[in-house]
Amino acid sequence: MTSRTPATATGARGSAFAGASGGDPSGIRDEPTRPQDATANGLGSGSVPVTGITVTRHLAAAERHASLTADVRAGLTANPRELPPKWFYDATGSLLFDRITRLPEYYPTRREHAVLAANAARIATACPATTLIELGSGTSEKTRLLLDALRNAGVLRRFVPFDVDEETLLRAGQEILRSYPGTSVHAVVGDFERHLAFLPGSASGDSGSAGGVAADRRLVAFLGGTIGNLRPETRGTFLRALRDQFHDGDALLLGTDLVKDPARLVAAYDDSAGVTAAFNRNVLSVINRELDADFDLRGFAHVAAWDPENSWIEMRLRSVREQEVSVRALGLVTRFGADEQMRTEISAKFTLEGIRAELAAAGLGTSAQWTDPDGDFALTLAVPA
Ligand code: SAH
Ligand code: AVI
Repeated sequence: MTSRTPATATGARGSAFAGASGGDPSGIRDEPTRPQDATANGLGSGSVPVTGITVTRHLAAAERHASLTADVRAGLTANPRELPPKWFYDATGSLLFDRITRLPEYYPTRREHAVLAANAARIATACPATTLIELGSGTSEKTRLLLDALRNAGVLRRFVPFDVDEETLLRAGQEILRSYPGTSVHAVVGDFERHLAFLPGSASGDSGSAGGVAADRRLVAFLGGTIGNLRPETRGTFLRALRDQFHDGDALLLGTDLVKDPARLVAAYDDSAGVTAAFNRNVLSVINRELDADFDLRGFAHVAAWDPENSWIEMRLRSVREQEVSVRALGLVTRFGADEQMRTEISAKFTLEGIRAELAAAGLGTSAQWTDPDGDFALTLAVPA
């Protein structure tokens, strides 16, 4: 249904998980949406000029607003309170994350880069994909190693970055288009917890040939350890939903951070320059701006703690005093007690066997697994079992 002519709409809608679980585990009622596909040749959104790339929006302004509204209402009225990490990522949040990746304490990006650099050619040989899809793509910086390997193998035809943050997504898509002439770029603005069913080339997405890519073989990269930001049950649902989209020949390349010394882990999430603290508080700025709230960012302290039982780092925001917050778009006024903590992210750390077991439970067989020399970070290549 995707078209290379301007502003055609598709009728695709629904939850990626509907078939797998019978409901949307995010708790968001799935509003019928009309994702818009357009070969953008003007302004895609905000001030990001998009030229020559195809854009599908599952999270246009209205859907984003509805989804944020539902999450914030549920999260602020829960006990204990909790906000999903996906809302860190407006343009500022993505910029802060990018700064985190360059911090001395934050090793995962450098380690994953090393694993990719050492193994990208092997990955391209194992899965000579015509389409590289990247979930939670952000700036797609490390992804260039995969794009280079697939291009060198002479197979690459299309890149599909997929992210909730439209501005960063379109900017990255444009840069990739410039760097890889002859490769088409199809950016998808969406939530990988809800919109997986519409991946280009999947049964409910485009047919694979409509985007000019026939006999499509897809490599889905999910890098950075972002899968660790999902709870274990949500990870299972996510992996099964992805497995359901796979055809023979498709593969998943999964990046995961590995269990290690808790002191290193905590330092990676509580850096001395305070960038992670600013990233954590950014979710409050997003709510202030998009839901007309009045969170005082100075009233919330950054907390990073290792939870050995769950094998994850938790980020929280601690209310430094008793305070009242009003979220006008929700008609909600709520009180935070002094020292009350609100969870904003989990970041799970894995073992190699644990990853293989989670993939197997979702019907995915591990065909290769690599780590950096220090065993800090893993890449796993998995195919339908
Ligand atoms: N893959 C990049 C970026 C990781 S940061 C890297 O390895 O460095 C996590 C990215 O996932 C952000 O760009 C964020 O906007 C995106 N993201 C987070 N939750 C998401 C969701 N539910 N659906 C789609 N994208 C999401
Ligand atoms: C995107 N994700 C894998 C990062 C992580 O490490 O869990 C987000 C992050 N949170 C704090 N620092 C980085």
